[in-house]
Amino acid sequence: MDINELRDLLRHHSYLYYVKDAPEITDYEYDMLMRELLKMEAEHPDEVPPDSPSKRVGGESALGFDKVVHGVPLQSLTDAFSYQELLDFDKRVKNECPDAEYVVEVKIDGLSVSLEYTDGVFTRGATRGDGLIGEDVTQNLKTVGSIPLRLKEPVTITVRGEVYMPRKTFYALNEQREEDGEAPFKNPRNAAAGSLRQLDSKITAKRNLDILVFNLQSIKDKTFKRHSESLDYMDELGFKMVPVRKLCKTMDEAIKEIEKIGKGEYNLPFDIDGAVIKVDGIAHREKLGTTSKAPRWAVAYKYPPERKETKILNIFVQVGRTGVLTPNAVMEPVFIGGTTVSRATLHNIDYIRQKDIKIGDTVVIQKAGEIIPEIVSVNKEKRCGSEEIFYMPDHCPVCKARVTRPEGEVAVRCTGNECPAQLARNIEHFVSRDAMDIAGLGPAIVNQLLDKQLIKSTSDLYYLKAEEVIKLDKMGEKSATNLMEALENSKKNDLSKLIYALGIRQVGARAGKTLAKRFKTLDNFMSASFEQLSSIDDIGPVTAQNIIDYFAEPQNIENIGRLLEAGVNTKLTGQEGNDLRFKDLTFVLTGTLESYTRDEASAIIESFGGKVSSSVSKKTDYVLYGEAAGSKLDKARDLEVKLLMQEDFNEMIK
Ligand code: 0OX
Repeated sequence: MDINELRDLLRHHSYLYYVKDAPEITDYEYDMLMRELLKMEAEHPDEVPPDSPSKRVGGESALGFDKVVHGVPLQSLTDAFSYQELLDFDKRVKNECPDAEYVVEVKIDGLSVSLEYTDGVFTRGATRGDGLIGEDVTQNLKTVGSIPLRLKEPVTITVRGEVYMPRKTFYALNEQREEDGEAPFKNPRNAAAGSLRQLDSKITAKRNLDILVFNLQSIKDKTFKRHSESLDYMDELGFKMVPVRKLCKTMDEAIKEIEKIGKGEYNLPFDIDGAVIKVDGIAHREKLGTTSKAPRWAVAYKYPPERKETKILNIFVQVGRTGVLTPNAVMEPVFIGGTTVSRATLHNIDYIRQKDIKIGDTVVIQKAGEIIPEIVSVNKEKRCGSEEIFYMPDHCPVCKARVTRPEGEVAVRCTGNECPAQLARNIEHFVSRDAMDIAGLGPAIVNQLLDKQLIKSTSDLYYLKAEEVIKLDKMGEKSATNLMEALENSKKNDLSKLIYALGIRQVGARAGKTLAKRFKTLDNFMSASFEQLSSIDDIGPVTAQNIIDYFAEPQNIENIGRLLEAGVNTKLTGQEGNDLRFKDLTFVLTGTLESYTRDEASAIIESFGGKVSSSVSKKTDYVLYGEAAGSKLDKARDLEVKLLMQEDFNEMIK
């Protein structure tokens, strides 16, 4: 069959599958045909037409990574949720191979990768992808210290392992992210995935990922009789091997091992999502064979999510960034899913009522792969009558202002204008990079400044004294000097940043720029009429009204007055400068950039005289893309628009 016939065949089966809902071949057969096509196309990559069925493959592929067709597929596992299912599996195995033995391994909750070595040298590493095609993440994997770059023997071998983030590293990373005002990762797995799929391997390097190897995919000039032997051999070659791998003669023995793992007796420093039971003999494996997706010689046992009972000691209310009040439970500390927890979110009052949760109740909590546990149910048998019904407060617990519950919403909001909780959020916004860009004011410092009443508004930041700052916790002399300097420098910011920093509802960084260009001075902007504002492109009537309302508030005017007094610049500085190297060039941005937000990148382009457009056309000069770029990138490729990665862009703006 030639390549075009193969494409037609794949199109035909794809049509039957997706359109007609009546496939005539199995998924596996389809995958095999696709693999064949990808192999053929890899020989002449320039001749692949844009409508080749292969263009659909790897829709999940992150941008910037080449595709890798796995020589031996990275198979998945069939799950078992009870010991009975394990016994059934055992029966099927023993039917064909009465003398089979098992290896029980922990199932590491990370990301599967393949590592290829030629003559003992690490040549390529790829993610699992869909098992047949993954992504080339060699550069990133090279930053994982436990992956040997050279083996102890010059063998040509491909192994499979799991890249993961140790629990301790995960907690430290999240702490840092919160400190820096970034969203924390939900669990170590997500953190590992996010770290491995970075386009900039310097970021991966900082994340301290680790690997554990558990399978021999292929090897040249060598064979093994047993999986366990191959594991020992990989160990000798220098790989970091899966730490729990026990040879068990019977399923009974295997189940005992599974129980031991489940009880946490190995004190593993990483999360697991089950145990894997594998037939050890290679000849047995061959006899048992493989279904379309998973081998018949292995099964993954999934532990039920761990549940524990604990007592709700109290319920307190937290005021979030938007003034929403969220009830949280304080519980007697319990050890669950590898960590000790004493808090659970109760979401809102409706949730509390639905589950009939009272203060003093004994509750069953469950932790399923996330940091914060969930309350499954109340153990009502343990009620003694002294439990208390919880009511949402009618005043904000922080500023005592009245709270409202807008009709049709479950959320209850604080209405206070000077609520310290909301003030904290305002300050965070004011100092953020796109706004006044004042480094060194993470939440820990901001909270101290608020607690000590050193600041009551954003303008107060400019009246801080070095002697006060230096006394704060976690603040050394050097950081205090840096902070004072950052504050001073921020006074020179362009008007556009100041407008954004004010935090007017719906006035984002882009609108800040538009408004600064249109009005040139803060004075002009403040006295603009609704008509003037709403006649500007990009400024709708709602935003225009928000601006009017903002300046109608005496408190805001007072704050602005103090900003002016402190010497904050209120004019369009034309910081955009005279370097017009991007004059007449149109850029389109897509995906998440590593070092800049989109607004920052746009500002840079515009400052060099370039234009930023939202859609790709033949007139586009460059598409600057980041991670998880979408259809704009495909379109740019079709139109042969020049593509820029972050690094290329950095070079251009040097
Ligand atoms: C793990 C893990 C994953 C090899 C053949 C089928 C599945 N996450 O720790 N997969 C496998 O086995 C593969 N073993 C493991 N230990």
